[in-house]
Amino acid sequence: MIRPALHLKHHHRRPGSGDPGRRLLNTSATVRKRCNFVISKKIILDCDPGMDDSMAIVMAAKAPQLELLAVTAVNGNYPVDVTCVNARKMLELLGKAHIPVARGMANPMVRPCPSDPFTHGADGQAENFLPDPITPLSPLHAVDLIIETVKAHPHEVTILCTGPMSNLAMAITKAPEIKPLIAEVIAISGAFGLNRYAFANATGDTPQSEWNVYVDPEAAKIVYESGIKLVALGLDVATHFDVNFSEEDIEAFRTSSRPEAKFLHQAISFVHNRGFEAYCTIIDCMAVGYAIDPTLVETISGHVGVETESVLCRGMTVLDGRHHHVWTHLPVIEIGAKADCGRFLQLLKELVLA
Ligand SMILES: [Ca+2]
Repeated sequence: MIRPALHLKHHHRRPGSGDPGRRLLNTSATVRKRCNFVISKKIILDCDPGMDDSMAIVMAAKAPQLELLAVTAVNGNYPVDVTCVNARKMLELLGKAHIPVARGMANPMVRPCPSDPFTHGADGQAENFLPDPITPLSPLHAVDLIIETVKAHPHEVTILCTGPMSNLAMAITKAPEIKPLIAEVIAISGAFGLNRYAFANATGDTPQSEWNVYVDPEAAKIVYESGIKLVALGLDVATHFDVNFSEEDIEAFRTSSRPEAKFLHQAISFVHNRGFEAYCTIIDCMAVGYAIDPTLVETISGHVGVETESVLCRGMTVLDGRHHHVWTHLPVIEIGAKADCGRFLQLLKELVLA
C-alpha cells in the first residue's frame, strides 16, 4: 500500500469551524468582551532558565489565554539549583510569586550533563542580575508537582517543555497513569530537517542536534514514545532567521517602563555583543505562543525516532519522511513545519510591553 508518510495540517481554521473549545481560546478577546471572562488553558511550564525560558515565563504568566499553574525547573542550560532560582526571580519580577516553582531533576536520566557551548551569562539570565528570590520553593519535587497537578485537573493540563524532558519523563515513568490525563505536551524539541534553518542554528553540541534532546535523549525518547499528544517545535521553526526584532522593537523594549521589557533588552544586547542574533533570547517563547494560538505554527504528523546511541548524532530527532517502507513502529508526533514569525513576534511584543 502506498500512502503519504507526512500529512500537512493547516491550523488556519475559518471562524466558526473546528473544535469549540479551541475556538474560544483563539478568540479570547471576543469572549472577554461578550462574557467578561476569559477561558484559560491550564499549563505547567517545565523549563531550564536560561534567558529564553525566562522570556517564556513572562509570556506564560502574562497571557490572559493561559493559567500558569506551576513552573517546574530542570537541569539544562544551567544546573537545576540555578534554574529554579532564575524561575523564581522571573516570577517575582512579574509580581507573580504565588505561582509555585519546584526543583526538578539535577541530571539527565542515564548520563552526565554536557556543557553548553552557548552561554546565557554569569547568572544564566543574560547578566540581568535580578535580585535573589525571597519566595520559597515548592515543598514538592518537580516530578511530584507535575503528577499532582495533572491528577488535580485531569485532561485539562497542557505541559510546555522548554528544557530537557527529564522531569516529564520521570513523572510518567513514576506515575504512568497520568499519561492519558495530560491534555497535550508542547515542547521546544528536536530538529527535523524540514528546511535549511533546521540545523543552521543547531543548539546541541553536535552538528545536527537540538539542545533539549541532546542533553537528555533518553528522556525525550520516553516522552516521544509515551502516546501523549506531543507537538515538537524544533529548530526548523524556533530558530528560523525570521524570528528576530527590528531596531524599533528593541528601542520599544529599552524605553518601556516594564521590567520584563528591560530584561529582554539587556538579553538582546548580551547576545548581540557575542555575535548572535536576537532569536537566541526568545527560542522557548514559541512553545508559549503555540499554546496561546495554535494557528501560529503549521504542523505535520510524522514518525520520529530519537537517537540515543551515536556520538555524532546523539539527540537527533529522525523523521521518517519516506513514501515507502516507513518505520511505522516509530511514534507519530506533530512537528512544527512553518511558523508565522510576524504574528508570533507581534504577540510576544504585546505581552512583554503590556
Ligand atoms: Ca530552555
